[in-house]
This record gives sequence, C-alpha cells and structure tokens, in this order.
Amino acid sequence: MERRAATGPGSREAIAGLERKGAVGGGMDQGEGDLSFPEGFLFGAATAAFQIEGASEADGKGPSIWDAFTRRAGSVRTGENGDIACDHYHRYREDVSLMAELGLDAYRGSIAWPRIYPEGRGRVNPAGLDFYSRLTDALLAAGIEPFFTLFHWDLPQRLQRELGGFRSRETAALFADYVETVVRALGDRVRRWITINEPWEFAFFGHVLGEQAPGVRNPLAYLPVIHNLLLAHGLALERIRALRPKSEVGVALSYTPIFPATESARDAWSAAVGNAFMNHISLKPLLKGRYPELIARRLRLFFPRMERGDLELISRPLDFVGINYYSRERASYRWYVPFLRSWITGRDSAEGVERTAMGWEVWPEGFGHILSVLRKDYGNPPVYITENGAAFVDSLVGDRVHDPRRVSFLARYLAALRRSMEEGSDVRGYFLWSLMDNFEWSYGTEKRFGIVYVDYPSQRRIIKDSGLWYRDLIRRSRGGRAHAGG
Ligand code: IFM
Repeated sequence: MERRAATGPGSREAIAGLERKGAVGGGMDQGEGDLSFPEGFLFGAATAAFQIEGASEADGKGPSIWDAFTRRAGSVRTGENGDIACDHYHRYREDVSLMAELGLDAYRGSIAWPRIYPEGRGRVNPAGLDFYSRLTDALLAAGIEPFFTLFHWDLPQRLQRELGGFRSRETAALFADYVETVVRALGDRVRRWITINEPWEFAFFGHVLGEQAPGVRNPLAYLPVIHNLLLAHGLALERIRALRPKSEVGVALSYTPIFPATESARDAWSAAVGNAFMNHISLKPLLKGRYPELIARRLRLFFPRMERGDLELISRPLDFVGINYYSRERASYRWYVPFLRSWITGRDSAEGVERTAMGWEVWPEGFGHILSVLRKDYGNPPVYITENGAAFVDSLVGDRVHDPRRVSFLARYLAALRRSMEEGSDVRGYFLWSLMDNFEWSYGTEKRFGIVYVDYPSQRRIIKDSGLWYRDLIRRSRGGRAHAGG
C-alpha cells in the first residue's frame, strides 16, 4: 500500500491543485521554482537494452545472465522474462520518432554485450553491431545525440558460467575488447560513452542478495565484483581514448544519500559506514584513486588481490560523472550486522512520507545534497544526471494517461537540480528514467517508470501527461532554439 503526505507539494491537495491549474501535461507553472536551464543543457531520457529490446535470440544474440536468471522460477515477481519487453529491437524507429516528438536533445540507451559477442568473446556478431548502427543513424537523423552505456548488467551468460562473471579480472579485460569493437563500429558517430551502470547495485543485488542476475548469494563476492567492474571501466576508458581521442567518457553511479535514523552518535557512525559502502565505494576510487577508509579498514579481509597500477587505471580522469538519483535511506547501528554493524533501509522512515510505487521516499533535496558533496569532496566534476524519475501506478483512460504525481515529482526534482547549479555545480544534462515503461528487473513490467506508457499486449505507446509536460519544459527551455545535442 502506498503512502502519501497529507500536506505539502506531493499531497493529494497539491496534485489536485496542479490538475485544476492545467499545469499537468500542459503549462509550466508548478510553483516549485526556476525550471529554466542554461543554453546547451541537454535534456534526455534513458533506457537499458535488456529492459526494452526483447528479441532475446534474434539475429544471433547470445544469452545474457538476465536471460538465464529470469528463467529461474521465482526470480521475477510477475514470472515474466525479457523475451519481448517493449520489443524495441523491432520498433526502434517508432521509439526514435517518439523521442523526436518529445523534443529530446539526447538519448541514453545501452548496448547488449551478448548481441555483439554471443559467447562474450571470440566471434563477433555483425548483425548485433548493425542494429546499434541503425539505431545511431536513426537518432542522428532525428537530431538526437546518442549516449550509449556499454554495460547495463546484461553480461554474456557464457562468461558467468566459465569465468564467474565479474568475480574474475579476465571479464574486465574481455569487456575492454568488446568496447573496442563497439567503438570501432560506432565511434565515428557516437561521441559520448558511459562505461558501466551502477556498479554497487550490480555487485550487491546480483552477488550478495541474489535478487538480481546472476543471482549469486555470497557476501565475499561484493568487493571483487566492484573492483573488477571499476577495472573494466578503466580499461575501457583507455581503449576509447586511444581509438577516439575526442570522445567523452563517463560512468553512471547511483547515489543514495544515507542519513542517521536517530540523533544518536552510533547511528551517525552507521550512516557514515552506509555512505562509504554504497556511494563512496565507487566514487572515491574513480575520482581519488583509493577506496573509502571505513570500508578499506572494516572489510580489509575481503578485498581481491589488486595488481600494481589498478587504482591508477581506475582513477584516470573522466570527462563527466553520471549520477543516478532517486531517493535517500537511513542507517541504524546494529551490532549483529557482520563487519559493518550498520542496517540501511529506505522503508522505515516516518509515517506520512511521500513515496513512489517502489516504496522510495520522494526527496528532491537530495540533488542539492549530492551535488554539494561532489563540489566539496570531489572537486566539482562535470556531471550528467544519467537517471532520475519515478514509478507510479498508471492507467490508460481512453487515449490518455494522467500521471500528476510523476509531473509533480519531476518538477520538484528538476527545480532542486536547478538550484544546485545556481550554487555552482557543473551539471550539463539530465536523463529522465525512463523514456518508456519497461522491464523493471525482478519486478517485471509491473512497475512503470516511463513518461511514455507501454500497453504491453498491443505494444502501443502513449505519451503520458508527464511526457507532454517534459516536452513543454524542453521547448520552453530551448526558447525556439534548435536541439542542443545532435
Ligand atoms: O530500472 C533501473 C535502472 O536499470 C537502473 N537504475 C534504477 C532504475 C529504476 O530501478
């Protein structure tokens, strides 16, 4: 059961007010602050290959760990798999037209490694490369800049079986080979690349909790997987720079600020551990060349063997940091949690907190918090918001999807982002998660994050009110100018 604040910007009253004012799906006055972004700021939307493409065996694609995982009984709440998803593989032209209708400057999609190397290494599948080449051309023809993520969790299953996936350093080296093949094929048209999406989620949900692919439950895998993913990033960045020196390369990291559950000193300490464990675990090695001290000390027994030069490679200068931001969580001291003594949850906070359909607290101020940490502790790097958005329960009524809660969410988060730019953060663009409803991992298609509704039985796409609102925001921000990207 979802809970919603009784008063305040996300309350029923406020949302009803927005609907009365006609702000939802039309006008711009959300009363949340300045929503005018500087010239050149990129407005985009994001997706990931496994979540939208379907066509899981088409044209020589090999199986990924997600194909294998979703076939295990009980792995996805709805019992679905990704065989069809949004059928984007066959409908990409229609989807690019939708992006153009929304006026996007840029699109963040991902490339499926097993479409390019069905076995993860060795034989290249030209049909896979051809798909992304056609997609790139369609985007460019529509004036939309492609930002491709090279690893958004769909590792070739064969590498999982033979090498243990990212538990092995060899997988990092193979990732760099795959990236080289992709950049050779697309680098004449694609300038900006995101190496890895959310190393923390991949390592923790996939290898500690086993709630996501590859479904491993082994806390000992956490640090090796994180380290090898960061290594994969560093090796890939080197290859991209060598092949295409003018490219811009970044990484997409989730950032979930952790706050103490109470005012006790112990909870404050637990929150510091929580932030180190979830957020600084990738930021710090990437931007400062070392792991957070709290983790390095407490989990020293569990670090993999590192080779000389690893951290240097991992911390090569990035062109931008991608931040995926949704919500905050809280930490309490628990003596019985091994090594960390910290219990982190997003679900225990006070009654009356506004939440999305994922149960995540709506906290727009998080942008201000994260960006101030990046300014103060990490030298204010150039940032793209590579994901932000919300799942709500949406329904198709006639030909419309009224989603005032998503409009209100976006208006408040974007206004908070705008404020942190005023405070000096170098934010260059924003990718809304997600362009369209899609396969939300172990939740299947039950959770809808899109600004475009997907009617799965017919695969019809319908732009939601939030999509119309975003289109208007982009138009107004552009003030009659052409796309910033493209
Ligand atoms: O759908 C995911 C995405 O793949 C990674 N970041 C969070 C999104 C919402 O859960």
